Amino acid sequence: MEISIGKTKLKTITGDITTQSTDAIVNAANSGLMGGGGVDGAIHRAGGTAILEDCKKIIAKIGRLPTGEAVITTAGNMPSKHVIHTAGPVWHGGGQNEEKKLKNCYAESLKVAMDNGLKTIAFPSVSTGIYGYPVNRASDAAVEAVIDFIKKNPGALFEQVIFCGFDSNTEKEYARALKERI
Ligand code: AR6
Repeated sequence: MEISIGKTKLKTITGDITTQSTDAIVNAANSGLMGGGGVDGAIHRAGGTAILEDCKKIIAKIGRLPTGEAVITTAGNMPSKHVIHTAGPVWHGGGQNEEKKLKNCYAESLKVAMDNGLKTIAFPSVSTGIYGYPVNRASDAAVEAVIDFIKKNPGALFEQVIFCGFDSNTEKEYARALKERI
């Protein structure tokens, strides 16, 4: 489904984020930025070694990427231009500020995109795989954080923000979360 918030289209899709031709795709990474499983593994495989080279330079500079923050690298061989890496929270039942940390992942990723003049960006469902965050709650947090950021940053000029589920249930939850906020 697709809705508009001002000049920005918010769209839900089901598919492999590594095939998206956006200015940036977001990676559900970890604080070490050295790759891993899930979407992180898929992005490093599809993009090639140039991504890891950029990640190593970033880690040499900042030590580690704190949960909820985001950094940008090349997308290597993928059709997108950049990868924005964010480290999502591990789900511990909801009592450890997981929602705030997850929303920060979206806000910080969009801030990096805005600071780099990017107009189209695709997000995977950060934290809902290996990190165990429930898909319905994560979809609410994702949609809320993105809408909030767009409303607070009219200078961002985003044309399209894509919520990319890897399975149809995740897309269904994104669509529900969006409909509840129209
Ligand atoms: N395209 C889109 N979504 C995908 C893809 C893909 N190619 N592959 C998986 N997903 P996860 P996390 C979905 O586990 O929970 C890594 O080892 C997946 O179905 O990738 O944030 C990192 O290095 C799920 O909906 O990330 C970290 O250590 C979503 O992406 C840790 O896992 C996120 O699942 C991060 O765990």
